[in-house]
Amino acid sequence: MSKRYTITAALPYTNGPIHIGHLAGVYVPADIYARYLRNRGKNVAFICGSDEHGVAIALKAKMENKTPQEIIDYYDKLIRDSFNSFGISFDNYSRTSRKIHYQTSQEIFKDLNKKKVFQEIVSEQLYDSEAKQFLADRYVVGICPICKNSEAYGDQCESCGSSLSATELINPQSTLSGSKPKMRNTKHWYLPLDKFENFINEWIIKSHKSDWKQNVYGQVKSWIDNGLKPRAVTRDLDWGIPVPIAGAEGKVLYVWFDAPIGYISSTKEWAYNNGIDWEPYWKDKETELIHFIGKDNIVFHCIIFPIMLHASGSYILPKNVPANEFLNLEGEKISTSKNWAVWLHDYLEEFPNQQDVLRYVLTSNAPETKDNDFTWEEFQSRNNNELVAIYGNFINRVVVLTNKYYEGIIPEIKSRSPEDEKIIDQIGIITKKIGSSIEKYKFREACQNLMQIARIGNKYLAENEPWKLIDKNPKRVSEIINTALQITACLALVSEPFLPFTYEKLISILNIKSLKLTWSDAFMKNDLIPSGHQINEAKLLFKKVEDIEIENQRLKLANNKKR
Ligand code: B3M
Ligand code: ZN
Repeated sequence: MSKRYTITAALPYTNGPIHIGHLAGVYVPADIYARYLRNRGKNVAFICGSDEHGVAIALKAKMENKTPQEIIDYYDKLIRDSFNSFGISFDNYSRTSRKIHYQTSQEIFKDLNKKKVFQEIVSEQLYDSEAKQFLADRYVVGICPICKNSEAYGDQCESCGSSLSATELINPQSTLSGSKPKMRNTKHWYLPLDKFENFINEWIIKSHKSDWKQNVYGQVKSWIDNGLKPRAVTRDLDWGIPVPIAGAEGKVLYVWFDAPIGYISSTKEWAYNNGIDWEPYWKDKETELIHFIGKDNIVFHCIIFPIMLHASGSYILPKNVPANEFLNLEGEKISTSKNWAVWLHDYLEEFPNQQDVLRYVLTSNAPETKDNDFTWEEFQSRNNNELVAIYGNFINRVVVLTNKYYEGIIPEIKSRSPEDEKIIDQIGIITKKIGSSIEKYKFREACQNLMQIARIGNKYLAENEPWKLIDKNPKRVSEIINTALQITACLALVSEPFLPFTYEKLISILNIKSLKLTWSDAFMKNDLIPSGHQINEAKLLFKKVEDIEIENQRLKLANNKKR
């Protein structure tokens, strides 16, 4: 394993709240990964922040008759609060509107310019003479030249994932005035991606076929197969970071130029605040850089940003980019504009203190290899049949019996029976598997094995029936309860990355904070809780979700859609 890890999660645009698709695709897997590595004693910087530039934000401001600043301040707070409440354990969550980010982005632009990486090209671009501005990115829609989707944007078609230039759109139309754009000359700075094809070929196509996810590798390959083109990294807009060179007055950096640099500036901010050096996190070969993103961001993280880093010279490249596919909702694509989504701040109001349930359901059904569907029915059944009936039930039985038979004190045993030894070994093996699944970004698999520990524990109790033996064979009962308690402690430890709130509760029920157990202890080489240790009373971990609650959620979705 590496010396240090820089883990990034896509910077959300501050033009709307966060929904379950974001959580499932990016933030929960990234958080599990970061928490796991910390559990293994690794040096981790888990980095994110708000993405506050770009046309998406300027447009939203226009639509709501507000300033972009008002929009980003509002959503930055909402998003920040959602991440906090769901236990997403960023080491730093910054904003691309901060000074440190302006400086860092402008420095990188100037450096690349000095190195003569850019091409300056004057060309005809789409211009809206009513709105008196050039049209790029989301200011223009039209037909995608590749897949013929009629709602493609000036920089990307969300339907086929192609990255586009505004001038490639068929029948372009201004989203500002609805008018048909005219052509007008303007100068821009282009990153000549085509000149770096070889670099991407050597670095990804030839060497990451087996260790990168197929969906990610496949997308990059098809980009390369189709041939890369120079791409403008400046814009004629009034919202963004000014291009810091003479002759570029009034122009700003393209949002996808500055946004990924946000990872670097957020790392700097964190390092300054903690009195450490940021550079090893981005420049030392012994650092693993991992980007967690959704599939629509693959090209930016696997081609464009790496080319910027490579051309700068001193930066490391990502070790992996485990992008996920999309999560649908009740069979339909999640859509902010159609209000077809489950918003995190709404969920919290309706299912207070049940963050772990959503984390669990989204991980069990994560869109890791293909698009997946979230349904309220599945939410209910995973909660009721797995978290309540298996996990919660197991812990509850062990804790209640320990309190009932031994006043909460772990019973002493002389030795463990071979049958009990076997169970303990089995649990140790599963713990190892959970770790290696996480290291391979297979969070669904890891989550299944987490539940498997509870399942084995439950089965162990059901088969051994200590409640029937307590009068006849108290010695056997103490063996059973002691063994079950070891499993309970192990389950607590490996739950931390997945169910951080439940973990805290378990640590307090089992009263094991002072034991300072780590993930390696969960391999079960030794007893986790010593006999004589006092535990606390049982507490409710999960509660049943009733049919009516699910019905209400479905109705709510249907009503939102009608509006
Ligand atoms: N804000 C796009 C998105 O939210 C963008 C990600 C930036 S990561 C550097 O899908
Ligand atoms: Zn398309």
